[in-house]
Order: sequence, then C-alpha cells, then structure tokens
Amino acid sequence: MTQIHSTCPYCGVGCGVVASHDEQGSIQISGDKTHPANFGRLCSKGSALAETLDLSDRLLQPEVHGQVSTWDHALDTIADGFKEIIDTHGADAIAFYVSGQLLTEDYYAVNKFCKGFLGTANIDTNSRLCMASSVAGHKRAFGSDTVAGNYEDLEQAELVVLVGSNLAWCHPVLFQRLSAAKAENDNLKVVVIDPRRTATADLADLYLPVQAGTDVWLFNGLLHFLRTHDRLNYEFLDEHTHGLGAALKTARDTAGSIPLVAQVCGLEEHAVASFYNMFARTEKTVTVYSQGVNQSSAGTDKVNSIINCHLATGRIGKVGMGPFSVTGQPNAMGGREVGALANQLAAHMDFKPEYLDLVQDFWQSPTIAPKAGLTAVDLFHAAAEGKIKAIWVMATNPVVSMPEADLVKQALGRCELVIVSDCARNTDTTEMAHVLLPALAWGEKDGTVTNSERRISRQRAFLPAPGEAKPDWWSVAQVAKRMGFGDAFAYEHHAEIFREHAALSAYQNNGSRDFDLSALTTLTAEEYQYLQPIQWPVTADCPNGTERLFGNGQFFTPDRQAKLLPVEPRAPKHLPTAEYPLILNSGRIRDQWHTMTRTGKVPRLQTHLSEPFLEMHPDDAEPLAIADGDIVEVTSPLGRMCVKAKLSKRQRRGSVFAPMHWNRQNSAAGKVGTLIAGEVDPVSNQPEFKHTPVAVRRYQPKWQGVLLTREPLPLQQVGDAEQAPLTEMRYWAKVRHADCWRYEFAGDSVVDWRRWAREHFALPDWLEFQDRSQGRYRCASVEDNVLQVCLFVETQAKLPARKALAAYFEKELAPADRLGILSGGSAQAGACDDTTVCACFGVSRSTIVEAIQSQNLSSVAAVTQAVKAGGGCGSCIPELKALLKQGKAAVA
Ligand SMILES: Nc1nc2c(c(=O)[nH]1)N[C@H]1C(S)=C(S)[C@@H](COP(=O)(O)OP(=O)(O)OC[C@H]3O[C@@H](n4cnc5c(=O)[nH]c(N)nc54)[C@H](O)[C@@H]3O)O[C@H]1N2
Ligand SMILES: Nc1nc2c(c(=O)[nH]1)N[C@H]1C(S)=C(S)[C@@H](COP(=O)(O)OP(=O)(O)OC[C@H]3O[C@@H](n4cnc5c(=O)[nH]c(N)nc54)[C@H](O)[C@@H]3O)O[C@H]1N2
Ligand code: SF4
Ligand SMILES: [Mo]
Repeated sequence: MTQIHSTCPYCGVGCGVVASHDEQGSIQISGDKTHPANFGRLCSKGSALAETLDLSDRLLQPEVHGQVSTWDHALDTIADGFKEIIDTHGADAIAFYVSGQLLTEDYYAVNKFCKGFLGTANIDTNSRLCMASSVAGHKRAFGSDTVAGNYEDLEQAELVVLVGSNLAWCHPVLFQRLSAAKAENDNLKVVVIDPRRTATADLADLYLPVQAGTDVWLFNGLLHFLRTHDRLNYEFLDEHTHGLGAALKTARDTAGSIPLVAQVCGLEEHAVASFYNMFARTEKTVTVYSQGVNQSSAGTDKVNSIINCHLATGRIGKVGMGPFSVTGQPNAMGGREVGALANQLAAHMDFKPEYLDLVQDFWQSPTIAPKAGLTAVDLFHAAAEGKIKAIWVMATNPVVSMPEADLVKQALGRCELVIVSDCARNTDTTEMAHVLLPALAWGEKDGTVTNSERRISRQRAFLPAPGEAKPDWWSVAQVAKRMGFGDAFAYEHHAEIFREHAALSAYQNNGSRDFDLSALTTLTAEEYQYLQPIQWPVTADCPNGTERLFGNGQFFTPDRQAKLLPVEPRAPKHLPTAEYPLILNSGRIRDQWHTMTRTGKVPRLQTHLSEPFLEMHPDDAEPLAIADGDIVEVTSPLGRMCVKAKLSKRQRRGSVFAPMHWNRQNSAAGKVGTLIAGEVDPVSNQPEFKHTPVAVRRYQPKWQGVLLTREPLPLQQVGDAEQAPLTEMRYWAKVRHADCWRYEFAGDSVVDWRRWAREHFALPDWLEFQDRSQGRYRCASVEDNVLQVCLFVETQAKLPARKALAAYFEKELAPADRLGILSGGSAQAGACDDTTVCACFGVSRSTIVEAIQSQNLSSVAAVTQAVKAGGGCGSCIPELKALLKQGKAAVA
C-alpha cells in the first residue's frame, strides 16, 4: 500500500487528500488529516474522487480535424497556424482562453508564451467569470490583489457575514469548519445575505433575503450606520487610509436611513437594523463573499462597499476579522499569481512601463505585450467578428459556461484554428475544435495550486499518464519550441517552472509587491516534491509563510495607505419587464462540479438532483399553472431552456434559479448560459450571471417517456432528426446510474414507438405491452436473463418510479421480474421519485423522514445513528437539519 498526499481538484477550499494505492491497482481517496485546510474532512465531491478516475470518456490521443494524430503533427499544425496568422494579421489575432483548473506551472508557461513571446495579451481565463470583481475591488482598496486573512479567522470570529455565498454547497469543508466552531462557541453568530434561502442560510442566526443586485445599498447603509453610531476606528483611518470623507458622503446620500435601505433591498426594517447592530458591536467580524457579489454588473462596487466597512472599523488582517473573498476553482488564486488575466502582466504586476521592462528583462523575451488584452466576453465577440483567427482553449468549457453561450459557439465556428486541451473527449467545446490535445487529469498531473487563503499545496501524480496524455505546460513549451523560442521553454520538469515563477515574484521586489515567493526560488526538485502547504508571501523574513497580511496597516499602494471608495449604488443592467417578468439567478448544486465532465461520471452524485431544473416560488408558479415536476420553458431575449420545475418557498418571489451544470452532452436544452446576456461590470469586466430577466411557461408535452439502457445511446439517437423521432423532443436529460443510463424525455411529435423501439433495441428476448386507448407503450429487452433496455411512454398517466426500474439492472432476472418490469417495477406507477439526501450512503428522503417520525428523532446525530445519513462527508447535514425542523413543525 502506497500513500500519496495531494490536493482536491474541485473547489477553492483546497482540501488535502491522501491517495492510497494497493497492489491490485485499486485506489482510495481520503481526507488528509495533516492538511491545514481540512484536517481530514472531505465533502461529497471530494470523497467520490476515486470514482472519477476510470478512463471512460477520456481524450487520450491528439486529434487534428477529427482524425487521430501524432503529437508532432498536432503541434506542427498549431505552430504553423500561429506563424501564418501572425504574419498576415498580427499577434493580436491569436487568443488563449484558460482556466483556474490549470496548475500554476501550466498557467505560468502559457502566460509567458502569450505575453512575452507571441506578444499579445489576448489571454483571459475563466476566472474572469469568477473572481475578476474581487481582484478589481482588492486592487482599488489595497493597491494589490490580496486576500488578507485565512480560514481560521472564520472559526475565531464572533460574527461571520456570508454575502452571496452558498458556502454549504460550494465550499462545504469550510462550511463544516464554521458550523463546528459555531457549535462550540455560543458567541459566534452567522448572518447570511442571499435572495435564496440556501442550505447555508440554515446555519444563520439572521438571514436576509436581499433583493438581487441591491447589496451596495445594504453596505452603504451599514457604513453610514457605523458612523452615526460612532463605531468608526478613526485612529486606523487616519494612519492607514484615504477616502473616508467621500465614502461616508456617498453612503449617507444613497443609503442614509434604515427604512430606505429596507425598501430598496426588499427587507424588513428590523432585520436590517439587527444586522447593522450585530456588525457594529462585534469587533471580530469576517465578511465572506462569493459569486452573489462578484458576478454582477456592479460586482466591483459590491466588493468595495464591503471592504469600506472593514477599513472604516480597522477590522482587517487581525485574528478573526477581515473581508474574505472565497475563490471558486482549485487554482483560481494561482491564475491571479501568474497574471493570466488579460489586464495583468505577470506575478501581480500590471501593464505599467516599469513592470513591462522588468518582466521582459526577467523573461529575456523578444517582445512584451504592451497593453491589456481582450477580456472573456470581448474576446469571444472579437472572434465572432472575425478579428480573432486562432484560439487555444485550455481546461475550460466556454460553450457551456460563458454568458451568450450560443454566440460563443458561433464565434468558435468562425475561427480558422480552434485548439482545445482537455481531459474529456466529448464536451460542447471539444466539438468545436480543429486540434484536440489530450491533457493529464487529476491524479496524473503534478504541480501546485493555491487555495482561497493563499496556501500553496502540491497536487501530486499517483497514476501513470494514460494513452498519449501530456501536461498542459508541455504542449505549450512544444509549440513555443517550434516557433523558435526553445531556449525560454526548455523545461524538463515542472519544478523548474515553479522555481522560475517564484524567482519572477521576487525579482526587484524588495517588499514592494505582495506576491513574493523569494524563499522558494532555490527549491531543489526533492524539496519541491515534498513541499508542505504554505501561505504566501514566503520570504527571508517569513520563511514559513504568512498567515495574515495588513495587520500592520501597511498596504501595497505607493504611500502604503488603503483606500475607501465612494460607491454609487446602481441597479442591475436588465430589469424585469412585462414580457420577461422574472429574474433568473444561476449557480451551483451540492454534488456537481461545473459542466459535469468529472462529477457526472459518478452515479451516486446524480442521486441528489438528477435532472436540470428551475427552482421557483409556488406563488410565482401558481398563476402560470405550473406544478412541481412539470416541464417548463424559460426564455430570455437570447434563447430558451427547457427544464423541470422545482417549487420551493426558499426561492424569493419574483426570482428563479437554475443550475449551471447541464449542457448539450446530457440534455436537450438544459444549458442556462444560452439565456444570459454578455453584460459585464465596467471595472472588472465580469459578467452578470445572476440577473437575467426571463419568462417562464409550462410546457405540456403530448407524451413523456423514460428509457433505461445498459449501454449509453449515441447522442444522435436522441438528438438528431435523421436518426430518430426523439429529436422533436423539447426535453431530454441523461442520468447515470450504477448499472444503466437513464434518459428522461418528452415531446409532441407523433411517434410509432413500437416500430422505433423494435428498430433500435429489440433482442430475441423481447417483452412488450401497448395500450393505445391509454396512450401507453412499454417494452423491455432481455439477454441471458439480464435486462438490457426498458422503455416506458405515457400520454396521460405518470411514469413509473425510476429507482425501482434501475434496480432491475443490478441483478439477474427471476421469472417474476419479467412481469414486474413491464408493470413498472414493484413501486406503484405514479409514485414520484424519492430523492437521495445522503450521497455517501445512498439514504433517501423518505427513509430519513420515516425514521424521524417513527423514532421521534430530534438531532442530526440521532438521524445518523438511525439511518447512517450524515455520517460520511457531512455535506447533507444542512438538509437533515431542515428535515428535522419540518418534522418538528409537522408534530406541532
Ligand atoms: N458543488 C459545487 N461547488 C463548487 C463549484 C461547483 O461547480 N459545484 N464551483 C466552484 C466555483 S468555480 C465557484 S466560483 C464557487 C461559487 O460559490 P458560490 O458563490 O457560493 O455559489 P453560487 O451558487 O454561484 O452563488 C452563490 C449565491 O449567490 C446568490 N446571489 C445571487 N444574486 C445575488 C445578489 O444580488 N446578492 C447576494 N447577496 N447574493 C446573490 C445566489 O442565490 C447563490 O446562492 O463554488 C465552487 N464550489
Ligand atoms: N450561468 C452561469 N454560468 C457560470 C457560472 C454561474 O454561476 N452561472 N459560474 C462561472 C464560474 S465562477 C466558473 S469558474 C466557470 C466554470 O466553467 P468551466 O471552466 O467551463 O467548467 P468546467 O466544467 O470546470 O470545465 C473545465 C474543463 O477542463 C477540463 N479539465 C480539467 N482538468 C484539466 C487539466 O488539467 N487540463 C486540461 N487541459 N483540461 C482540464 C475538464 O474536463 C472540463 O472540460 O463557469 C462560469 N459560468
Ligand atoms: S470542500 Fe470538497 S470540493 Fe472543496 S476542496 Fe474540499 S473536498 Fe474538494
Ligand atoms: Mo468560479
């Protein structure tokens, strides 16, 4: 048994994991008890990592124009293409769109190649969609992109304010740490500010269901309140900041009274007053913020309105206090460190003349991009207009995750050369590639990532490179070599790249820049291999890293003073209209990661929420005659989406929520990016993902069906007009079970199901049942007593319970089962599906509710003891609490 320590590849918490390998090759992933981010904990996604490591769906060989190719040919194609395009159109006709899921070493190499050797700054990253507003806000306030505090601050605080953050689902281990600290300390209070009552809100002492887009009013109001209640820290303000007067004036002019704030923000006055009082009287306050803040056309202002309140009270950089932007991706921070945003140069330096010289000198490069390049939305617009001729997309899936997602697809269609580096073979973006490069995936790749608290950790390989897959830095270096830059990219090992990256951070720094790894510039390959998690800056003065910055009141502006900004609140770009009366919010669910290329492989991660959905308040649904589980069509001026309605009072009236995960690989029209406009924040250029006016209507199909099959269908069979009548389907979604695939579908076209099923699925052992008067068709195909396929179509009645059907795929069929299948399984037809709450032990909602009621359970621990739920990763604990609460209410 060998054990290798690595870091989880999902969220920015950056948990340490241990991969244990036995000789038979089976691998187990557990939490690393020694890692300071998680001390052994993992969430549902992290604890399912071992189930994502198989090579199904992997891209394992380079491809050029749809043909498998050698690396040489693929790399030559890229280098020749780049040279030709640069010769005719200039370097700015080339672009890179990269990702916070690259390792720092990959990120450094591609940024250096683009800005120093091709000479264009047209490299942007999906962090533009994620962290750009925080970066811009930090720079305006601190002069540098610095997250001052650390995770321990959330435990040491007495007030944690969560703004636009669903920490329970998106940073689950940090949420677990906060919950545990709260359980131990009665003085630790939590405020949650989010238009949706999320699982995170269940931990809150005070929950503010703020009207979407109004956070600046709320925090301006807070700043004014702090002043009128004499809570400003004038000593700190005088010595260490500028801009107080203007900030206070704007706060007073725009949010000078609690009734006004309450009205604009759609909150109760007493709730606003409680929040302000809690903040005013609690010195140890941490304000955590995430995409409800960043992904807004006023994102940067939201960030500064929060930071203002911390600067005004001097609560920054000290134990248990500070503004805290939690990062999304495993290496969102690393991307910022290497400078791979289009408006950054490198190593936390911008396009200032002195830095251009410094970086060019360090790189010894033939050129240096003189000014900022195109940011994500503009970059794809430029491609759509034919100005970008070649684009290299690395470790991101923009055809799904960008706003105006369909325009992004068209833009790629217009480019002469589209290169996509990915580990997955089939994504909405790989479909658009001329050249596909197979990348090493997690477990195979090796390098470093930086988490939300500036902690650099190693991701270590514990699997051999499969097929022809290579590290991303290697493909960049190979193209660079072919373009004549071999000397600058002669890396043989990722440790060399890390050393160079550290050296650039230290180069002519002398304490002038926050990002400084000067004590790591001479790491040997061995020291790098055993590098322990460490928080930057790492310098001669702080060789073991730095827990917090700014505690001394010294910032990274020229005069070392921080800045408060006057922030004028403004409404989101697009407001609801008569035609599009509801506000569409979008984000994440507990068990899926982004576009599902990895978490989508794990059956148990699909049991919690298995189909694309739109969450809406029952009062908004009722006048539209929409019931829970109905299919709805959601439209914006840009496009439409077709998903299932999920009614919930957790949703604020007037606003609806859709997850960002579904795409063309697993649904007919579940991709929310299609609807979202490319409106961006004017300072950060981050898109407004959380505020799209939409219309919703019920879609009543002529028939609905479900197909379960042991082998996945080729996509065309359910999507292509030539192939099958199913194309007319307005709705389909693909769900993975342990032993079969499930396709849910619905449509209007007239289909001869009997013929269709026989043509596609009939085996000698064929069971069939049709009742035309009821509009019902059912069939099943069995081979050697093993169920291969079953199909159910209904025009009037409900479809059978899916769990029972899927269970037939798990066993050899007994004679009685044959009858059972066509009658819809042991569960009654019409029984609705019972969702799984605990993904670790597969415990369903009904089992938990039954146990709570019959055994009169009153605590999470008791539920865990009774039915195991909550005893694994703990991600479902907020839901268990909610079920306990409901149970109590029912009894009362
Ligand atoms: N399970 C899971 N975890 C993840 C990810 C994943 O894909 N799946 N992705 C990771 C990544 S890259 C990121 S960036 C993070 C994101 O983590 P979060 O930011 O926590 O997640 P989101 O669901 O995008 O949005 C957060 C909340 O903002 C709220 N919100 C919307 N509009 C407003 C507003 O105007 N004001 C306020 N105050 N709140 C608003 C939404 O209702 C939502 O609950 O998650 C990371 N963790
Ligand atoms: N509607 C809506 N859209 C959103 C958001 C939202 O809240 N709402 N959030 C936005 C945010 S915050 C983010 S971060 C983005 C995320 O969006 P994306 O970055 O597009 O999502 P992923 O599915 O994580 O895509 C990563 C891709 O890289 C591949 N990959 C993984 N590791 C590697 C590697 O080492 N090398 C290479 N070459 N490939 C690799 C994966 O297989 C996958 O195809 O989505 C944004 N889009
Ligand atoms: S909280 Fe979960 S997804 Fe995030 S790093 Fe930890 S284990 Fe991975
Ligand atoms: Mo993100």
